Amino acid sequence: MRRRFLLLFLTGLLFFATGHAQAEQPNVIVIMADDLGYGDVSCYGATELKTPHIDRLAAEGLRFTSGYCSASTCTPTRYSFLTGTYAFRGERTGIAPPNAPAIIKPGTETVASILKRGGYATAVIGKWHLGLGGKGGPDWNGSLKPGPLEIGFDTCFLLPTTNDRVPQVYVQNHRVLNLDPADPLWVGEKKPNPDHPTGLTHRDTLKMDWSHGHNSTIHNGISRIGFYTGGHAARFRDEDLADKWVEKSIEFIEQHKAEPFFLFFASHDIHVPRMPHGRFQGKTSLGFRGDSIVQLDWCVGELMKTLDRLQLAENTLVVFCSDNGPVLDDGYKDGAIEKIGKHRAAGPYSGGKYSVYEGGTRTPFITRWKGRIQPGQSDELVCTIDLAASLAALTKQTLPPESCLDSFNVLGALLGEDNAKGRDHLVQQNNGNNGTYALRVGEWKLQRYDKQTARNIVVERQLENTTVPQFQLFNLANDPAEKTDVSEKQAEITASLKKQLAGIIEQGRSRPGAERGLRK
Ligand code: NG6
Ligand code: CA
Repeated sequence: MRRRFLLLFLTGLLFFATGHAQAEQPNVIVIMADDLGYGDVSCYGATELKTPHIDRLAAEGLRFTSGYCSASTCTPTRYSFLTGTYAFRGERTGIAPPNAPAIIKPGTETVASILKRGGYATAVIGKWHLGLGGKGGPDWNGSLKPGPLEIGFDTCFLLPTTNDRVPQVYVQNHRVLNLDPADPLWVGEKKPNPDHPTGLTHRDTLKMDWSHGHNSTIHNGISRIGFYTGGHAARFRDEDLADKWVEKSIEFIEQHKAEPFFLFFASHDIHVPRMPHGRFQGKTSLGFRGDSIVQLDWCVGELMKTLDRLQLAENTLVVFCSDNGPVLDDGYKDGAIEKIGKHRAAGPYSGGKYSVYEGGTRTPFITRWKGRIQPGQSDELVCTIDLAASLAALTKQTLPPESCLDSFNVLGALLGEDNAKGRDHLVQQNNGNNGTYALRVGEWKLQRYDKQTARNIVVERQLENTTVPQFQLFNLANDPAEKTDVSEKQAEITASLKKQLAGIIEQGRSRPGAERGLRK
């Protein structure tokens, strides 16, 4: 007791001596959904299913109408979220194959390293899809290094790639969990032997058929991208992933309830193969895609319940977001297109996953910090890429100039403070570094296609490539669905946005305070 008084007294003294408030250290949980569109949850307008837990989060927090991820595919968004740098600046930042080496180099500043330095216990639980291991790729039977632990996470419990890619095993810290050395795990791009059963040779045995790609090694009745053998004791069932993420997250929260913690909860819902737990199957009229949304909502509810039970809700900033917009048929015949009915996965927007139309990157985005964030709606422009600089600001840390090159401190906007502004512009991209960009500045949106092709403009159809002009301009205020290209009519605005976008790409950074020329 006396020690506590002394501590309080000393803290008070420090406060007066420096004239500064202490750094705030709320726990931080970032819940990132996978392939969840703007219109996929009921608090963003969905009527064909209900997401009561996500809705509650929104009701108790801030619901953003201009909340974005930075890319319309998984790997680049996750790369930018963690590093605070646009993925088009990096190497190998496109959708990662099963044997991809670690994409983020050890020593890179990340959301996790920033918070770790700020005294947080840090964990990532769920889908990784940012590569593991050195140049040669993951050593599946050995030490999976580097990975999350080399860029600021104290601990990790992962699905190494994405579940439509091999292998179906968990990675705990540097190892495949439950791997029997007598049954080594092999992962490769070619059929390991002529008799190896695949989605092509054993199609009639599958419990869910594929529609394109996804016809290599079969596990749990589902054929995947890539081949693998062995590691049988380590393999999981698709149906159990969500339960496992929740179990491991509750464990982590309980262990660290007395100190500040950062949890990156990287859900695999609602990515393909959509195979929710039996208790969620058939819960919606939308097929397994809808049922997976309900499963995701359940996960959010379990995390909230845990915060309530441990009385942490008033001391925890929760951010809910998605890694890219929606897709219906992403390679499996799970009925998503046939059962869509009135549901509009991208809400009022065009495009979805793989696209730089708004549907590709504008997603549900909610912040909740009970007692601190005034519940409501915010139209400020914020992006997952801004969490690095914003959380650095929250924990009163200065970012080294050569790090987090495109992350803006929008902390005030994330917390809904009076008159606080979000970004004034945002670059969107689709995948890797292939010359497809968009730039939003206020109500204006420029699209740029160096290869002049665009994929999947209407999410309700199967993916297709369309030829498009190199530049298009849209006015989001009166044309949110980006239907009418006004680039010729608004030639001056088009020219100015083209110049601004080229400048951001060329300068190699856009964060105020990041010095130029330091990256090689
Ligand atoms: C594509 C896959 C798609 C999905 C995507 C990555 C095919 C035909 N398509 O190449 O199914 O896995 O990659 O999705 O194989 S993401 O959300 O992880 O970026
Ligand atoms: Ca995704």
